[in-house]
Amino acid sequence: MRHLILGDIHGQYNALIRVLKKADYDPKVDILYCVGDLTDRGPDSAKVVEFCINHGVLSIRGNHDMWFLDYLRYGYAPMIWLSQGGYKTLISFQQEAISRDLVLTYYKKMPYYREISEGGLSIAIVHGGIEPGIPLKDQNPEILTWDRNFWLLEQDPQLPYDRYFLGHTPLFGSAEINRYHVINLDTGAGYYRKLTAMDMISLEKFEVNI
Ligand SMILES: [Mn+2]
Repeated sequence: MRHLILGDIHGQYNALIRVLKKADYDPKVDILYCVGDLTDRGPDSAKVVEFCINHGVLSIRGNHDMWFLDYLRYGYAPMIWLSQGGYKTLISFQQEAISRDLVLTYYKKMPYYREISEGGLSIAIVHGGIEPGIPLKDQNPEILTWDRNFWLLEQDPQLPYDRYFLGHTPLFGSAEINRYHVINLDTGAGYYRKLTAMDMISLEKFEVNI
């Protein structure tokens, strides 16, 4: 059994299937996580969400997931979301027959962070970043979903985890790890660069070009 975690998928269903094949993903034994941002920018957001629901992907709520949840709940579709890939998500969901209730239930349950303990390691997962020294349960959701300073300024987390996974700040190459064991998995799938999956314990990395 492995704990595999995906970077920002952003509607890239084809790449999702290819990266999982590359990782030799076995749905019977492997557990899938994601750092969030399942939808927007890529062409197949509805297929990505359907896959995540069917495979019990344990995602984190990213800024794009917040926009989509607002849309699902209230029909709220602000220009900032539509212009950052949300429009493609609306088209994608028009083309696929997926239960809106299932999608809403899945999205409502998506947490702002996860803490897991596996392979003798304590691991934190967030989408954007954290404010150093503040316990995850007390972090501002805006920071957890939107912050880039934690990654870009290479801040010391000052929290008792062995390892951190996040996305949100797109890279131009492969996934990167900093001196505080913070791993950024957003390899720019939304910009048609790469999609990355990683074994959270061994740090074995799998990536495909979009
Ligand atoms: Mn993103």
